Order: sequence, then C-alpha cells, then structure tokens
Amino acid sequence: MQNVVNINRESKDGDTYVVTDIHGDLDALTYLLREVGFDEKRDILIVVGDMIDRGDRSYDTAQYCRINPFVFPLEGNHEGLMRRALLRGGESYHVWLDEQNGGNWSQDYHNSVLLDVVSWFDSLPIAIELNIDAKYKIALMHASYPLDYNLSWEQLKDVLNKGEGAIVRRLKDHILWERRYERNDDNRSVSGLDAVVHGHTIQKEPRILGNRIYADTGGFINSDDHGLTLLRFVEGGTLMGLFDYYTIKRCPWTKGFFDVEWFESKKAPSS
Ligand SMILES: [Mn+2]
Repeated sequence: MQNVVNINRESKDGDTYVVTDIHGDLDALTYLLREVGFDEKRDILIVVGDMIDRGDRSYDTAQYCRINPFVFPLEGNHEGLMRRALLRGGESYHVWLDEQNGGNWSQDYHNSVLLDVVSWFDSLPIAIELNIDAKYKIALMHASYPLDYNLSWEQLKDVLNKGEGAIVRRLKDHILWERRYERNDDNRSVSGLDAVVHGHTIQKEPRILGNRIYADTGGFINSDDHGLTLLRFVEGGTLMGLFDYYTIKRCPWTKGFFDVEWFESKKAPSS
C-alpha cells in the first residue's frame, strides 16, 4: 500500500462523505448515516483516522471500516498507538491503556484478534487525494499538513510515496500527531489543493484555517457542545463552498442521541 492513495469520483455516481475520529462510537456514525440517507451502493465514506479508542465499540468500528467496500479509511495516531502497544509492549502498552488514550476496550479481546486488527492497520494509507469531477482536488490526513516543510501537495505526495527513511518517518509523525498549526491559528493555505481535511484536534464546530478544515468535533465527549460530524461534498456547501455537514450529539445524562443538526447550503445555516 502506498502512503498516499487516490480516489477519483464523479459526483453523478454518488455522494462523498467524510468523518473523522469516530473513536469507537459506531452507533453515532450509523445513526448519522441513516439520517442523511447514505446509500451503501453509490456513496462512499472516507474515514480520516482514529477509528478506535475511548469508545466501547472500537473493535466493531475497525471491522466496519475494514469490511465495507464503501469505506476508505486512513491511519490516525490511535491506530499507531495500538500498533506500538501490541508489538512493543512495555511502556507503550500502558500509555495506550491509560484513561487519556482509551485503549482499555481491548481487554475484552484475545490477543490474536487484536494483532489481526493491527496487521490491517499496517495496510492503511496516511493520506488520500480525492478528485471530484476532475475539478476539485481535496487531500485528507489525520492531524496536520506539514506546513513548515514548505512542500506543495505534489511535492509532499512524491516524498511520501517515493521517499524513504528518516524524512518519511518525520513527515508521517507530523501528519498523524501535530496540533501546533491549529493551536497557533496558522492560516496558511496548502498550494495545489482546494482543501485539506483533518481531524485530531477537537473543535466545537468545524474550523477553517487557510484552505484547511478541522472536522473533529469531539464525538466521544458527551456534552451539548460536542458531537460527531459528518461532511458531505457539495459544490457551494456551507464549509468553504465544498461541504455541508451534520453533527450528532449525545445527551450528557442519558447518553442517548439528540437530533442531528443540519448545516446545509440549501437551508442557509445560522452561523
Ligand atoms: Mn488523533
């Protein structure tokens, strides 16, 4: 598997959805997909990493992403944490299991089952280039575009797919973990792309910096101002004219779902 894979879509063939940081909340995801009318035969779902940890259904979420041909998953830092925990053990194992990282769901599974999940993680790309109607070019990667390396998208893709050794490891680490650009309100744009979609750093609502979209709205947090967000590519959409989005929240007390909040271009959202 290459580090960067291409997806070429014609919008007439079906919708393209994006979700990030599911963190084991498969129920929230399937509820959302049902609400928006996701069509498993025509539509696709890109998952921008962190399928697992914190949520009870981490294993099921990974299997859902692995088995369904309409899902295109990427690696996130939590997939890496799990891999290190199981293959290296020792301190990495405790780091993964601690409360903050939330790997303790794994206690219910046999080691061979977990190792099988990890072997699948090894096959995941770390970035996707999504081309729609040969008109829009959007990259997706978990935490951050490595802005400080001053690479255009074509250059970054080249290094990730053809380079090797320390530089690829450093870039990969950056792509899966870095929060600095968002924390510093860095609004540089990436050249060669219409947009880059990230997860990883939690926002109250999808945040735009330059041509980068941070779409992790903290699905695993049970509160009024966090939820799981699904993006749908729509020409003229509410987010940068490229996506509409839908957020589902859980009630902090009952843990049941509130209604899905719709942010659609047609409906003129109250921003
Ligand atoms: Mn993450």
